[in-house]
Amino acid sequence: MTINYKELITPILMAMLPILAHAQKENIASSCGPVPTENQLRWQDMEMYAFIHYSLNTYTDQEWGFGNEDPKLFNPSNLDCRQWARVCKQAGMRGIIFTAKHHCGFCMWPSAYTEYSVKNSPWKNGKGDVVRELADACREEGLEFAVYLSPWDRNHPEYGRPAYVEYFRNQLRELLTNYGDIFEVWFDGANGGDGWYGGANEVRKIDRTTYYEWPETYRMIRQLQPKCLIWNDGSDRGDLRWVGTEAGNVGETNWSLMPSKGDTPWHMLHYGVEEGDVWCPGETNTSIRPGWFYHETENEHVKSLSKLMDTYYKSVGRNSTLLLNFPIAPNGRIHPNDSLRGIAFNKMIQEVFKENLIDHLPLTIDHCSAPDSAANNGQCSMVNVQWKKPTAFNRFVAEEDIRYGQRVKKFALEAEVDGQWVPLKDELVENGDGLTTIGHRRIICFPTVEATKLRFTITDAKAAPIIKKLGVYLAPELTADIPDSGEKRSSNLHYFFSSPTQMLIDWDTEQTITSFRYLPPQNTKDGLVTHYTLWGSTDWTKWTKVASGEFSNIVNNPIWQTIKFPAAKVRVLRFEADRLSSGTRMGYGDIEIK
Ligand code: FUL
Repeated sequence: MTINYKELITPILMAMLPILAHAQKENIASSCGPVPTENQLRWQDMEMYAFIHYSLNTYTDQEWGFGNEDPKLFNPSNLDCRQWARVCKQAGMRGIIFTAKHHCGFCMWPSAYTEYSVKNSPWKNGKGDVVRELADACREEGLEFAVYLSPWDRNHPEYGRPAYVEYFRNQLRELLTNYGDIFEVWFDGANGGDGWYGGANEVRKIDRTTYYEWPETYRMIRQLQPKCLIWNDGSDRGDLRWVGTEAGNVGETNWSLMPSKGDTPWHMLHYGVEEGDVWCPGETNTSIRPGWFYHETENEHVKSLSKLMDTYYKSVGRNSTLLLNFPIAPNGRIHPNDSLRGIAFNKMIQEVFKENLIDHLPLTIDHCSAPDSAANNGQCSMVNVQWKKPTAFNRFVAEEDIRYGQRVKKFALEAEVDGQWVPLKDELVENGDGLTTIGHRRIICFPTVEATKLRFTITDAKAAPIIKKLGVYLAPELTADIPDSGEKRSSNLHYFFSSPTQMLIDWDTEQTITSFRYLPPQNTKDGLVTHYTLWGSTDWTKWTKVASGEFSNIVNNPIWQTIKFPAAKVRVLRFEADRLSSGTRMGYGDIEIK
C-alpha cells in the first residue's frame, strides 16, 4: 500500500477527489480487485427503476399462467402506457423493465415467431404492440426502457428441446432490434416444470446450466445492445445479480463482487463475496403489492409508506438498486392505490434527504490505529464533524467512489451527546451494528440523537478507502401511516393435521364458503405447499373436490395465496398438499376461510 490515507480522504471531502484520483488511477485501480464497467456505473446511478408485470395472468387472476390461457382474454378497455410512465416517473423511477413475455409464453409484442401473442387478441383488433407503446412512452418521459423475457415458456411445444432455444434467441433478437436502446435484459430464474407445452401437458425438466447456451446468447446481446446489462441468476454470471429474495432487502454487508464461476448459494447472492473475482452488484426486486401481477383482492394490501421506506433503506441504502414492481390492472392502467403510494414514497425520499446537515461545515481528519485493517499499515482516519449548537439527526450516509472498486470492510459511527461519545448502530439490522460495507451508498438509520459532534471512522478496508460523499440528515417521523403492509395473522379457525400433508379444518355447523387463503411458513423454504387440492364434506364421509391447482412462485415470494371457488357447503374442509417445495411435512403460517 503506497497511498497515504490522509492525503486521499482530505481532498475528497474538499471535493477535489477527481483530480487526485485521476492522477493515481492506475495505482488505485490495481489495489483492490475488480471494478465496475461503464455500463454498471451508469446503471448503479439509476438507483430506482420500475418493474411492470402485465400479461394474460392479469385476466386470469394468476401469478403464473400454465400456457394454455386464451389470447382472447387480452382485451384491456383503457390501456395507457403513458399513464404507467408518468406514474413511474413521479414515483422516482428512472426506467421501466417490462414483462414482454412471462412464463405462460404470451408475447406482449406481435412476435413473428409465434401465434401466442397480442396479435391474436381482440385488443386493437390484433394490431397492437404493448412493448412499442411502452418503449415510446418511456422515451417521452425521459425514462430508460428494458425487457423481462422469461426463458421458461409453458406454452411452447418445443420447450426443453434445442429448437426452443433458437426460438428464445429469435424473440430476444426482435426485442433488442426493434425497440431502441434497452438498458437491461431480465432472464427469470424460474425454469422448467409442468406446463401446457403445445398440448403435451407434462413436466419438462431442463439443466439450467447448459440448456439455454447462455454464452451464445450473451454474445448476441453484446453485439446488438452494447450498453445493455444482463440480469441472470443462472450459472453464467451476468452483469448483475439477484439478491436471493423477493421481499425487498439485501444484506447489510453487501459486496458488489462474485466468483465468476460456479454455483451461487443464497448467502453469496444476499451478501456478495468479498474476495469475488468479478464485479456483479445486487439488484433488489420486490413488488409494491404482495403479488407481482394485479389481483383485485390485494387492492387494500399495497405496501405502506413505512414498508416502502424500509425497503429503500435495505436496498438503495445497502449498495444495491431497487427494482420496484407496479402491476397493471385489467383496464390497462396502474391502480390508483399503487400510483398514489408510489408517488408518496418518492416524496418521502425527497423529504428525508432534502438537507445535508454537514454541507458547508469544516470536516477534520485525525489518524487513529486500526490493528485489524489490511489497508494503510493498520492506520485509519477519523472524520470529525462539529456543529455550533446541538443538532438533531437520525440518518447517516456514506458513499465510496466505486469507480475504484469497493474497499471499506468496517466502520464506526459515534455522536457526542451531552459531552459523552455514544456509538450509533443501524437500527434496521438485527445482529451486530450493521456498520460493515459501504459501496455505492450506505444509509444508516438510528433513533434521533441531538449531538454537537459526530465522528466516522473506517476501521478496516481492503485498500485505501476513497469516500465520495458523506451526509447527515433528519428524517421526519412516519406517524400517519397506512398500517396494512400485506402481513396479517387473524385465524381463529379450528384446524389440525390428519397426516403430514393433510390439514383438516372443521366447524360445529355447516358453512357456505367461497374462498380459502393460505399463508405459507415465513422463515423456511421447506414444507411450502406448491400444489394443492381442497376437499369439502358435511358428514366426514362423502368428500367433494372444491378446488385444486398450483400456488405459483410461492417459494420465492411466500405471500398469502387466495383460492376462490363457487359457493360450497361444508362442515369440514381438507387441505391436501399434492406437492411440497421440499421436505415431507406441510408448513403454514396462517389460514383464512370466507
Ligand atoms: C420470479 C417469477 O417467477 C415471478 O413470477 C416474477 O416474475 C418475479 C419477478 O420473478 O422468479
